[in-house]
Formats: sequence, C-alpha cells, structure tokens
Amino acid sequence: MKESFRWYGPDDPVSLNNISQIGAKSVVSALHQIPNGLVWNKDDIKEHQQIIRNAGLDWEVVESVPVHEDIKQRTGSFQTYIDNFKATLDNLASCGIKTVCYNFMPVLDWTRTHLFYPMDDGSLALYFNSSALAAFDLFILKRKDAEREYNSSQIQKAKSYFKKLSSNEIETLSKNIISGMPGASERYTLEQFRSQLEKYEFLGEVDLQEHFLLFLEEIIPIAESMNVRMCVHPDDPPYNLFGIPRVVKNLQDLKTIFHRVPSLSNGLTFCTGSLGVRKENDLSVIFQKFANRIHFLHLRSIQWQGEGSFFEANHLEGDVDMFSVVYDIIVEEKKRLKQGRSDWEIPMRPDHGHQMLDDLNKKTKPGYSAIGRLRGLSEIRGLAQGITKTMNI
Ligand code: CS2
Ligand code: MN
Repeated sequence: MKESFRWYGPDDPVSLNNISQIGAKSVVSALHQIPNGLVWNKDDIKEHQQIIRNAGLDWEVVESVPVHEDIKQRTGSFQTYIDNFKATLDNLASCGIKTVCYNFMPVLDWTRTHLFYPMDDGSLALYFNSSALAAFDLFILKRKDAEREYNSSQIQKAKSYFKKLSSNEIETLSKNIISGMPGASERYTLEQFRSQLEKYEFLGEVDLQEHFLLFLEEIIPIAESMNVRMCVHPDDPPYNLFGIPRVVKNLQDLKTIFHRVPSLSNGLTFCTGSLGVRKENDLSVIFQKFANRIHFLHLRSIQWQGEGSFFEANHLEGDVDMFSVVYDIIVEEKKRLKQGRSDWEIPMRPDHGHQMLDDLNKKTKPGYSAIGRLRGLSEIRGLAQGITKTMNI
C-alpha cells in the first residue's frame, strides 16, 4: 500500500511537514477553494502540486472532484458541469495526477450527528445516531411527509431523543448534519437544505442511478483515454437519508455501476468504514469481486450500535475485520505486480481517526486530526508488514 494522508491545503492545521513525520509518502488533496462545478485550471493545480512537492511529498490522489447537483438531478446546466468535470480531469492528467476520487451522494456528502462522541479512554469519535437523525428530520427540519420514512418505534425514539435536547444541542445537531463535515462541497442553512431536498421529490432510486450511469458513460471514456483512474467513494452512511435515494451503497449497486461501464478506469474507493456500516456488505466479497478496479483505499473501522447507528472505532477494533481487509489488499497487490501493472501499489489513507492526546486541546477538522490518524496509519502499517513478512516465509 502506498501510505497517504489527506491534506486540506495550506489552511489545514495538520501541516505537510507533520505528514512527512507521520511517515506517509504521498498526499490526498483537492482544490477546495474552487466552487463546485467550475473547472480546476492548470495553474491552480500546479501551484498546489508545487507546495506539496516542496515539502518532499507527492499529490497522488485527488479527493474529491465534486459532482454538481445539476448532474445528479440531470437538470439545469448539467451538460456544462459534465464538460467542466471533463476539463478538470484533463488538466489534472496533464499535471500527472491520475487517481481521482469523487462521490455521487445527493445533497449531502458524508453525514454524522455527533462530532465529539466520548470513548471510554477519553478520546473523541465521530458518531452517527439514527434517532438523532430522525429527530432532526421530524422535529427540527420538519420535512414534509418525513414520518413516512420511519416506523412507529423509530418515531417514538426520535421523539424522546428530541425532548431531551437543549436549544444549544439542537443547534449543534443541525449544524453537524447540514454544514459540519470537512471536505463536503456544500453547506446549507435549514431553509436551503429543505429546498434542496424538495428537488428530489420526483426522483427515485432508479432515476438517480440512471443519472449516475449516464454521467459515467460520458466521463469514463475520457478518463480512460488519459489513463485516469476514477474511483467512486461509497455513500456514507450507505443508506437513504431524508427520503432521498443513495446509489453506491452495496454489492448490487456496485455490480450495476461496473457492469454498465466496464472500463477499469471506472473504479472504486474501497472505504471500509462506509461500506462496513451495512451488515450485509461482506467487505471481503466486495473486495474480491472488484479487486482489479480498486484504485484507492480508505481504511477505518466502525462499531455497530444497532438500528443503523454506529461510531468510528479504533482502526484495528470494531466491526471491520482489518486483518482480512489488509490481507486481501496485499494479495491483490502481489497479483498486480505479477501482471506487470504499474498501479500495483494501491494508495491508502487512514480514513479518519479519534481526536486524542494533544489534539484534544486543538481546533481540528472533525475526523482529520493528526494524532488519531497517525495511530491508525501506524497500526495498519505494522499489520501490513506482519502480513507481508509471514506471507514470504
Ligand atoms: C469522508 C469524505 O469517509 C470519507 O472518506 O471523510 O472524505 C467523503 O465522503 C469523500 O471525500 C468522498 O468523496
Ligand atoms: Mn472514506
């Protein structure tokens, strides 16, 4: 695995020098300052790339080039945005950056209800509580027909959850859900969020999936011609939220995506913490099935809490069997090496970490503090070395 670390740019409290000390060899980054839908021009890409190179690192993976809402809904200026997306890929490729992560989650990117969920050891984790989400949907957002999405026991739990919230907690919960997560290209007020959701009123799962496939049919041939490896990030969490569909959530979705557009440039970001939230998602089965098109790895674990709730566990704990995941990855890398594939070493980043030690006293990006990810990367590095050495015996 090529050990990588996400860097949010010059304003990231975790510096490039920190990343070097952590031992990562490359950086995962994006031009977050460019509004969703606009072309990333070569000068801006080169400038960012040079900053990373000056620190002795390499910009290996783009995460993410955002997909405009018009493309997801196939309305308005979607064709212009698709053309802009292609132009961005072209510019990235001409600068030598050829692995591009993106996602197709409608309206919201990744979603959590709590950003500082205390662990027994005093560190803080990201947490998704399904009752909190339902409480927000039903009693704060007051989305029209929201109660159709929940059964009576879920509504009951959401009600008692909501009753206990102070006005500050209501505000924090809302903020976490609609405008809190790092890297998300959209931030909303309650009003804006409501009107975004309304746009999906007549869009079902099949429609959204078709919009995604049509997007891929346009993008992937261009990517392939430039040797660009596109890798879709699974939905996080991998189920429908707020009554709007999600279409990159399980084995069946992935089969559909790769069946319709079979080019290897149509690849996957294998995010164990996202896919792993659905109990029926067998990570090993998914990995083996699409191994040759996994272009990027996000390694983290989650701990199921029942009814769709989960918190982010330490990387080698929780419900993701990290040993099996890393084992599968190493087997795939050896296979690629034998086949002479130049991309045999798959870029991997520790996907999130706990806020811990000195980072508890710092303002950090939720999930992206230095020390928790350092712990995750170090544990995974040791695990990988152990597996590789025993395999060679
Ligand atoms: C998130 C996001 O789970 C994750 O990896 O932290 O990075 C986000 O969902 C991605 O950027 C997807 O494009
Ligand atoms: Mn991820």
